[in-house]
Amino acid sequence: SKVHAAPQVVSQTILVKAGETFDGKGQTYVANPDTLGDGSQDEGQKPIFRLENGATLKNVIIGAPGADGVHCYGNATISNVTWQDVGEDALTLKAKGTVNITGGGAYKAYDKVFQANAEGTINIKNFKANDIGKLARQNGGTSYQVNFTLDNSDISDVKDSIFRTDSSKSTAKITNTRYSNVPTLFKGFASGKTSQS
Ligand code: DGU
Ligand code: CA
Ligand code: CA
Ligand code: CA
Repeated sequence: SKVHAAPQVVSQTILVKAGETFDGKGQTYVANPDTLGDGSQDEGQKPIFRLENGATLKNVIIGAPGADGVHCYGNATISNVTWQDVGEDALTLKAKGTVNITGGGAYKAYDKVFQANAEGTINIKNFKANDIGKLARQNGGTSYQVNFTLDNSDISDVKDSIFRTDSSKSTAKITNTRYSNVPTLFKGFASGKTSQS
């Protein structure tokens, strides 16, 4: 079965078209470092997957190098996707939309896991993360509104924070989540814009 197949080396970004679903069936995908990026902290790397509005990515393992992970242009559903060794970052919201991430996990992120470079919502549920800088970060210096939620997840060994923004409009809500070695839950949010229960 594909579950035990050798990693698929991706040399050209895989496009998931608007409204379509890419089911990796448990297969591992890695970047070709010569064409997409080496998974270092260098900016300008290319994603392994590019999702158009309304696309779904599911049952995928992203191995090393992870390059710039997954780029979402609008709404996206990310189900059971595991980043074994996050590259420059794991997933970026590139155009206004809601990204629902359910299941899976992210490991070994030197800096950010999820990056919001556009207004919208990032919902993270039933997720695991270990050895990361930040779970999610709104692009530094931006003032649009991003709403982050985290539910029923396990987060450990974080260097910076779970959610970070520079925008006074942005919100973050954490529910039913377990932490270990997490110094700060929220950084940069205006008062009254965060909650935890
Ligand atoms: O301001 O835009 O780190 O999408 C600098 C850059 C930087 C982004 C971001 C990303 O914030 O490149 O990976
Ligand atoms: Ca970056
Ligand atoms: Ca890494
Ligand atoms: Ca990036």
